[in-house]
Amino acid sequence: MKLYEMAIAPNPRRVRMFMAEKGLLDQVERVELDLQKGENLTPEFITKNPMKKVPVLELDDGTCIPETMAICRFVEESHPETMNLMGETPKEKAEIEKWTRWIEFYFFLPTGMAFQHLSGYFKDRMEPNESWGLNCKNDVEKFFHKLNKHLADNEWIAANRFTVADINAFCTVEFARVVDVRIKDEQTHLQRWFDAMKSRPSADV
Ligand SMILES: N[C@@H](CCC(=O)N[C@@H](CS)C(=O)NCC(=O)O)C(=O)O
Repeated sequence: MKLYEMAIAPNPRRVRMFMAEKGLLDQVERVELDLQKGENLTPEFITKNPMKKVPVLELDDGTCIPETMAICRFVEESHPETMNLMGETPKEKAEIEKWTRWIEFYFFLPTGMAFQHLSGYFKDRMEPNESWGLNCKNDVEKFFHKLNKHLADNEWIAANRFTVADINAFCTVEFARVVDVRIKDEQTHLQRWFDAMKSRPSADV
């Protein structure tokens, strides 16, 4: 299997962390693309993912799976012998998916938008809008606050145990540094959870 990625990009990081937690990361050959140079915009890559984004997991039979959560789902279902990260029961699955969607829509996406609109990283392919970027950055700050409140009463984000929701939130908190949003001194619950996440070996892959 091949994983098309850019090592410093946050979505591929979510996949690497997920696979590392399952002990499967050494089963993939990693193919590095330079997104800023547009290596994801070539006709060859577009056949793998018409949305022109990484990560893409290419299976040995040539099947290409784009989308972080689709890849995680494929890996989870293909390896039921590994640690479950997406839920065992209908209730657990629903709770983890709820958090995953909240994190993607209200946390990851605004972080990505703030980054793109404030840094001009992709200004060759989009028109950055600073005021939209600042709006998104404000949403990111609000989500830090929400997470801190949630983690005051919960050790982990969902299902009372470590799951993919923690991976998604952790990668987003780390990504938010690029728009200068960091855990504040008073966000002690978020900091406690972040330290626990940071100490996992998968945080370094
Ligand atoms: N919804 C997609 C988003 C993927 C995505 O936005 N990837 C970024 C890197 S983190 C990318 O490839 N950007 C290249 C571009 O926008 O040109 C997923 O979850 O995998």
